[in-house]
Amino acid sequence: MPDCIFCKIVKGEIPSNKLYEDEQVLAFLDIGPLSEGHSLVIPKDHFERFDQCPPDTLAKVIAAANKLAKAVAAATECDGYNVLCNTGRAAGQAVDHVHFHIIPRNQGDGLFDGWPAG
Ligand code: DGP
Repeated sequence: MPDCIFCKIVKGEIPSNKLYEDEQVLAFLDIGPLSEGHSLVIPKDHFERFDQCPPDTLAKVIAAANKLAKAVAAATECDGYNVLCNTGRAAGQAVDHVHFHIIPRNQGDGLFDGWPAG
């Protein structure tokens, strides 16, 4: 998708701090981190929304997110983390290429005060 920021990152047209890459999945640091280690995991192929991404592709993305979450949690020594997939403008999706946030959390950080609990 020519105008998609994340497709440009996949193609190397925009620089990113890559954390993980395989044939179908890419993970990199978020440009506007909510906390140290805030990362994004995406399919390399372009799908706008979570519900448009085929289950076999999603399975690969989630498997990578699973590994990456452990590594990010270990590297940042966080107390916990959120794995989030915003879908649709109403839910906060700004980039229309499906992605999972891994957001390291620490007790009392107040990042999402009110929702979810913490
Ligand atoms: P969302 O609101 O769920 O669509 O989150 C999009 C995220 O993408 C947001 O946290 C910032 C991040 N982001 C946007 N543009 C870039 C970019 O060019 N590079 C990187 N690394 N992250 C980006």
